[in-house]
Amino acid sequence: MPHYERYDSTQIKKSKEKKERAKAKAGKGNIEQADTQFVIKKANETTGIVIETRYNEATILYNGNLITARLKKGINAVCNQTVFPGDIVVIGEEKQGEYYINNLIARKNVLSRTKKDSTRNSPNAGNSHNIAANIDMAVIVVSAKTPPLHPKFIDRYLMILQDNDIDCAICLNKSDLKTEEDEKVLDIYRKIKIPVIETVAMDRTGIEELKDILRGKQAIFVGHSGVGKSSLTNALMDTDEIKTSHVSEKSGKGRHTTTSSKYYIWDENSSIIDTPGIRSLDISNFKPNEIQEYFPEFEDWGGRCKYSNCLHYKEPVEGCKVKQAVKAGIISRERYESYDRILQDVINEKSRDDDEDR
Ligand SMILES: Nc1nc2c(ncn2[C@@H]2O[C@H](COP(=O)(O)OP(=O)(O)O)[C@@H](O)[C@H]2O)c(=O)[nH]1
Ligand SMILES: [Mg+2]
Ligand SMILES: [Zn+2]
Repeated sequence: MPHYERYDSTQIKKSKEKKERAKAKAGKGNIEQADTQFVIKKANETTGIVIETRYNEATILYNGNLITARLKKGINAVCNQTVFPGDIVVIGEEKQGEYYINNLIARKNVLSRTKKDSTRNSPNAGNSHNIAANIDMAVIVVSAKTPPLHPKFIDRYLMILQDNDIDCAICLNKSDLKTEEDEKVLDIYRKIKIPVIETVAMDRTGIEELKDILRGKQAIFVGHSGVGKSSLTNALMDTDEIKTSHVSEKSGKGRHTTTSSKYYIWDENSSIIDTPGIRSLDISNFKPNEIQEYFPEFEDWGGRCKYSNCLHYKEPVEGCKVKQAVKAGIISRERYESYDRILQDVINEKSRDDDEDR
């Protein structure tokens, strides 16, 4: 049995510093920058849940109705850079048919994407980094064949999600097109104890299983455009109303029809946030030596490298037990390659930041 079977990936050991960082980020959001009077309060009967946001207003589920609300007067901020689907907000008294968002309830967590990855269609491209708030579980949706399965992309997501203390699962959609190669990739994650579900959105294969792990949670679908996130949302909702995208035969990638994230309630206390294609996620917060904390299968080996601060990166293989374990086939090469690429990106990002500081 491979040694990493013993690890439970949901139990990532995180540095205290990192935990505090995630907490600070979740609690604050952009609210404090927007207005110091926009104080974080406790949930009560005047609260609603943010379904969808636009430049200057948001759709809120409030006392069982969908209402449109703006940020309270005096807050000089863009609505969809201030509140996000899944946020709980305090709604003020209705005035001449208008509703205002007066406050925001402290967030459990917030998921953000990288600065460079601004959605083309979004009016605040390049500015807003947050996607959704208060997420209990994120499902990384990948697909077989169109577009093909990429472990590197999954690993990046796992890192971000685990850093935000968000439980994750992987859903291989279009499993009707699954290859042996795909099966091998999925096995990597089954071994590190990430729940893996296989679905065919169109004929509802695997949908009940998906429902079982999502029930009672506020969940989010993340993943590339064209993998079937909206089709799966339709399957959960038992409708076909949500627009799905047409996958271009040339690129194998979907054309964006979902341009902003949207919150759907598919059962009692069970909701799903459908998101547009997210190409990459913000990893600029990570320090190079923290990356390995998200690769629990390295742990047994990493401690025995020649140098105690070994990054298992440019260090020669003779002194690096992790590299040796990869060579011996004990640690998955795909996972190591992901690690190597993520580390490279973090190091490059850091040196760019240093340049800007000067
Ligand atoms: N073969 C196959 N195609 C699917 C499946 N699910 C979705 N698709 C197709 O994949 C394309 C993209 O789906 P969509 O839900 O819009 O993806 P999204 O961009 O992730 O929301 C559409 O043409 C769907 O009809 C599936 O399970 N099997
Ligand atoms: Mg979509
Ligand atoms: Zn090493």
